[in-house]
Amino acid sequence: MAKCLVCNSSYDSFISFGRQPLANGFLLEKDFGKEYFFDMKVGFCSNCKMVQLVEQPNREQMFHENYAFYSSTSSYMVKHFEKFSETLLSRYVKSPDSFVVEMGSNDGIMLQNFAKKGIKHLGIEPSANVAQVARERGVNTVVEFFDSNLARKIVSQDGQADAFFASNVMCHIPYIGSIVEGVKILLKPSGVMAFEDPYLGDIIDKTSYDQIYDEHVFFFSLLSVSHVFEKYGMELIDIEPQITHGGSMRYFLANKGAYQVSNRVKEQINLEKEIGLEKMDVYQKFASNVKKSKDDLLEILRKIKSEGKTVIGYGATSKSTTIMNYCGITPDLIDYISDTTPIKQGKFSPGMHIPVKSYEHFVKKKPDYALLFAWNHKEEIRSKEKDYCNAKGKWITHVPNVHIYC
Ligand code: DWN
Ligand code: ZN
Repeated sequence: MAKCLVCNSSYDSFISFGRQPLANGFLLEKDFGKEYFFDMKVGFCSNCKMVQLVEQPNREQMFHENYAFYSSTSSYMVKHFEKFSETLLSRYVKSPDSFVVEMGSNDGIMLQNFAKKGIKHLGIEPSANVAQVARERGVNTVVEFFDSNLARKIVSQDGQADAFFASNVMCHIPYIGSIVEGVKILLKPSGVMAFEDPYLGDIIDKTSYDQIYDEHVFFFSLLSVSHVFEKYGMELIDIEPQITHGGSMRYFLANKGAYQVSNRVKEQINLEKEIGLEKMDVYQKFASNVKKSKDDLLEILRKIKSEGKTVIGYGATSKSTTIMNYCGITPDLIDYISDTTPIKQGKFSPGMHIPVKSYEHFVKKKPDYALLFAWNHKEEIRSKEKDYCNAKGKWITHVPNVHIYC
């Protein structure tokens, strides 16, 4: 039995993905023998309702000066964060003298919107290479991991903040309690925290098991998020479901009593109870759906290969690492993965060692089938890949079930 990272209760795992490498550990051939693997299992704590990884690699192994994911690789996400900044500016960051802080600010995709308006801001980003891109965009960034000590330091230098946000970051940090402690120190009494992450309800509903990889230690629901923040005198004041990353939830939190709580919070919690997110059964069913998804995907890939067709992967996502290593997708099933990120190109995928090639390679070769690893960007990719479809190229996806489409 494992111990819950939030409440220290004992809990059981409900699914195992076997030996997994670092999801963003794209590597050169000379480093094949030095790869790090861990046993990836997920469990559910019935006490605080948190779904979590049983084991996670150290943060420095995952986030460093060669971090492979740059947030601005999706033009849709650039627009998404522009809109998110407008939401915050219209609701909680109204004064021109406001101060906002973002944890895990990556290449500045969100904070650039505040920087452009001359609003005092600070990005906290542990991966130096992506932080450098943010600085080049005029975003003030420190290369650090956020914690309560850093919160105190920021307050002594810049004062307390009006808003603290984190997108696709909270679910990465196992010591979540001490993050909330830091947020309490950093925020003004009327300050608001806003964060968004892939939503557990969507992961279960779409069998999108590829959201599970080393970096994602938590899979949040309102039930579990409320529990974490309650302990620190904070409460959920509002939520907004998002379509990004295959279905995410945006959470707004504040000191208890500082704001009116939206009806949406209660309604969504009731819905979570209805679909059974507070009981083990739903996770056991998810585990059997995941196994079926794996079998179906392998069947399709083997059939296509037996017909002598070409198959490639589209988007060397973190998520693809879980799919390939869990399903055992070796280079005889997928020729290469196309990705627009220069730092990934010319390297090999973690664990299965499938070559990552440039997007231009995909355009030139036009494979018969492309397995859409970046399925969360499906609409953006569909509109930019009309030529591929016109040339009779087909897509394979595993979400919400394994199927082929054009
Ligand atoms: O939480 C996380 C999310 C926000 O981002 C991190 N832990 C890591 C990362 O996860 P991911 O790698 O699964 O994210 P994406 O956004 O699904 O990655 C898309 C990948 O596909 C990038 O490498 C860029 C590439 N891409 C492409 O080649 N062509 C993306 C698009 C939109 C394209 O058209
Ligand atoms: Zn717990």
